[in-house]
Amino acid sequence: MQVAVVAIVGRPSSGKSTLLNTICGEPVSIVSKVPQTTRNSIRGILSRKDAEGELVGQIIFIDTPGLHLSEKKLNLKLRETSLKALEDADSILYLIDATRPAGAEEEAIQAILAPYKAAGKVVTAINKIDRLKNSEAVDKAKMVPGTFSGTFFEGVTLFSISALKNEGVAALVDYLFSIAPEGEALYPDDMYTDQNIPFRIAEVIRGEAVQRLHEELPHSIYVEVADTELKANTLWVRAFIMCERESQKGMIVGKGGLLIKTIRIAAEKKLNQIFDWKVSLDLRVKTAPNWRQKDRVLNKFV
Ligand SMILES: Nc1nc2c(ncn2[C@@H]2O[C@H](COP(=O)(O)OP(=O)(O)OP(=O)(O)O)[C@@H](O)[C@H]2O)c(=O)[nH]1
Ligand SMILES: [Mg+2]
Repeated sequence: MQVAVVAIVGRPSSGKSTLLNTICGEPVSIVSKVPQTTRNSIRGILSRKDAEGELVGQIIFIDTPGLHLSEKKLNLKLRETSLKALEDADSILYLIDATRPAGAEEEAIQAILAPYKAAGKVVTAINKIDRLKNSEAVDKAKMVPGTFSGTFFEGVTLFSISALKNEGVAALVDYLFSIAPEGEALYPDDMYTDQNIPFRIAEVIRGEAVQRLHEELPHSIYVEVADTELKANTLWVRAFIMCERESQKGMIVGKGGLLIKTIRIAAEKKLNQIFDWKVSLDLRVKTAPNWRQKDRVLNKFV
């Protein structure tokens, strides 16, 4: 059967996590309009069966942190994670945001991808075509300033998609299967992600928090699941939203505890959809001063 590991790379907010979720049909990776939401290599597994229900192919998609030009310690760590995913992949799906001019960040990514392109491993998709004004998606996307200025796209297979509206995605996935090498399935056919339960819970909480926080706060938090306990059909979870400064705590808790309550209820709702158990969260805010500078935290949680 056809089996491949496909790394999804691109600038922050190009829609990598959205695409992973659309392909897998499950909320595997958290999505937000805040750039640099994804902080880990997140695996989503797509198993393909024939009419008889026999497994005939499997693609393991790796969602990666958006490649961003910054020398900050957290960014360097995120970049390291993305570059490692490239090395381990059979194919690389390079996602371009059709709604934004290209610029230096896109050029830097194309430089990173050049050797993989030379090895025939890069497949490119222009995303967010639903935001373009007419359906001439590829031609329109060619007008995205700077995107096609260099020689990078000569000989590169190009797709246009909307990850959000699930347009063009099936053809892209068919193509990725068609170039996948022969191999044995790496995961059982009913498994769509390999994330462990505490990590998944922490990510869902972070996703709900990031959506409701502003400016630097989404980047200033991480979530730590301290304890889980399954009692009857309820999974009790004690988790902390960790922020950098005492002054941030109040902003996350909100007036009269309203914001943290909203985050908790939204996270519980999502978790109840993901898991078979009812999830009950005890969610608090703590400080971990300057955690973004600390290797111990970055290695454990990012
Ligand atoms: N209109 C439109 N919006 C999209 C599409 N795909 C993603 N988005 C939006 O773009 C924003 C970023 O999406 P993500 O999937 O989180 O992007 P990402 O590339 O994973 O971002 P990072 O993890 O930060 O690198 C979200 O607001 C998505 O809803 C699309 O096809 N069309
Ligand atoms: Mg992401």
